[in-house]
Amino acid sequence: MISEQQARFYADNGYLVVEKLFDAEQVGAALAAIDELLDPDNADKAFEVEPQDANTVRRIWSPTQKHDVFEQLAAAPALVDSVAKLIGENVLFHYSKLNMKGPKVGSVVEWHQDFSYYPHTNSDLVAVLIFLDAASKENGCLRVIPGSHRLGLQSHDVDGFFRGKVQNINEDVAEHLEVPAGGAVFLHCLTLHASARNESDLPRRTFLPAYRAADAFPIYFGPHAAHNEPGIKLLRGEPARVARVEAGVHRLPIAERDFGSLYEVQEGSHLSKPMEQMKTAGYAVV
Ligand SMILES: O=C(O)CCC(=O)C(=O)O
Repeated sequence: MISEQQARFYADNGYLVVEKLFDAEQVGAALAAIDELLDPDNADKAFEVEPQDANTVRRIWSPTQKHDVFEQLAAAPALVDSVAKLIGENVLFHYSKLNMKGPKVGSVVEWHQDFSYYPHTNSDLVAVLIFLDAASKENGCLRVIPGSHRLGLQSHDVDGFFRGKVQNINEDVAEHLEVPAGGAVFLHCLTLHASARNESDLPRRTFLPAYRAADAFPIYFGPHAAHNEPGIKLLRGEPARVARVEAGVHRLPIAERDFGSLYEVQEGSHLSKPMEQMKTAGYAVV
């Protein structure tokens, strides 16, 4: 479990690196589970490939719903204890994904705040990036702007429509978070973050379960919130009988056309992709 000092660091900076969360055996089991999910005989093809290389998967959707190993990791007491320390005792599992960041291709993730994709009544939402390979500058480790969770929700629009990215970031103040395999980054939903293309020969596979306080409710059922909600699960504490509301005005993620993923809306590739084609390709179009 994370210490008081670590919890204070998170409160001040909007992120926390934990160098050892899972051991080599747990990481090995997660990597073996990924191989099973990617097996060509596996009927569930709900993943997304790199635009430049159709043989390289960049995103596997909802791994907790597809493999026991990920369901168990997301509910592991060491992880949920730490999450509870950051967002309170009533912890809802929110959604999960695997970002695969393959060697020499792994897509850029542009600067953004997760909250822009799924605004809620309050901001006690945390995503945990669990690194299954060591993350370095070369393979596109996470970058964050410390303290940016205090800035409020920034515009993620381009030309009046949601494009899931913030422009004109001062990257001089960004931190690179290099983390060993089995380590994790706890990320506040308003912290500005990004990652570069993977320039190395090594993958940077990352499991991302995300959690929220039980009294945080989505305020807009656009593609992401609507996609997440069916999988939510109370892992700790009591279901909410009230919605806790932080005062403020939030931009809603209203895109020019529906999109399947963060990558697509940031790249703008959804703008030329008819919905039917996306559905046929197995994208989570809702
Ligand atoms: O995988 C990364 O480097 C960042 C992921 C991220 O920000 C996301 O998927 O929302």
